[in-house]
Amino acid sequence: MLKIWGRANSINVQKVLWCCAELKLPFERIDAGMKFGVNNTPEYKAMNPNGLIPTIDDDGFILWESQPIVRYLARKHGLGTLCPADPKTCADADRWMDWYATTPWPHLQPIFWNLIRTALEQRNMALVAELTKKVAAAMDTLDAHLAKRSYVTGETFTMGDIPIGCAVMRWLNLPVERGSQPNVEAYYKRLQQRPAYQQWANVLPLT
Ligand SMILES: N[C@@H](CCC(=O)N[C@@H](CS)C(=O)NCC(=O)O)C(=O)O
Repeated sequence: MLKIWGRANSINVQKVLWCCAELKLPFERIDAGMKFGVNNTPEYKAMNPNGLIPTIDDDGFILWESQPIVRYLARKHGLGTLCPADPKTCADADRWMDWYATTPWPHLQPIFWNLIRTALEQRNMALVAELTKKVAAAMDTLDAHLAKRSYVTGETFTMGDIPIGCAVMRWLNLPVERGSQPNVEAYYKRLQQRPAYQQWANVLPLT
């Protein structure tokens, strides 16, 4: 059975768990990271030299990096659904996965870290305010894109929605000045209709 190492409150692990649930793929999850440790052991680092989560073992095939893992599982088990069969739609899904990784997430990650994982007196609120503007600008771009479609590549849910869906959940539930992104909010509500998202990615409160 597919093995996944990683604590369930990590965004990068959530992408993989949500993807597996969409594909109705059985898996065994082993807690790793932060209070669970494991990720810094020599055994784990032999699989993933970065000492980060997630890592998967699919019948002896070891893979780390959450987005390649999502792409691999989607292509293997969801070609024509989660992984679009049409090369152009697939490139579009890939594009939005990379957009998540390069545009909102580098700014959203430190906001999340400050507000959720850092003691009140140690938070850098000036940084949070500055980065919130950058994430809001990215979310405005996404909002304009979603004005004309239900999901990032069109009317069908694909792997392209997985990282963005995880980021949108954090963005809309963090106590920050977001501005107005009604299409992003409608998208979040649409994702909440998916049992797999509710079970693995829309996990509140944020921890
Ligand atoms: N680019 C990597 C990043 C992995 C990463 O930064 N994982 C974090 C959790 S989200 C981690 O392992 N942190 C150390 C820990 O949890 O102990 C991916 O997408 O898989």
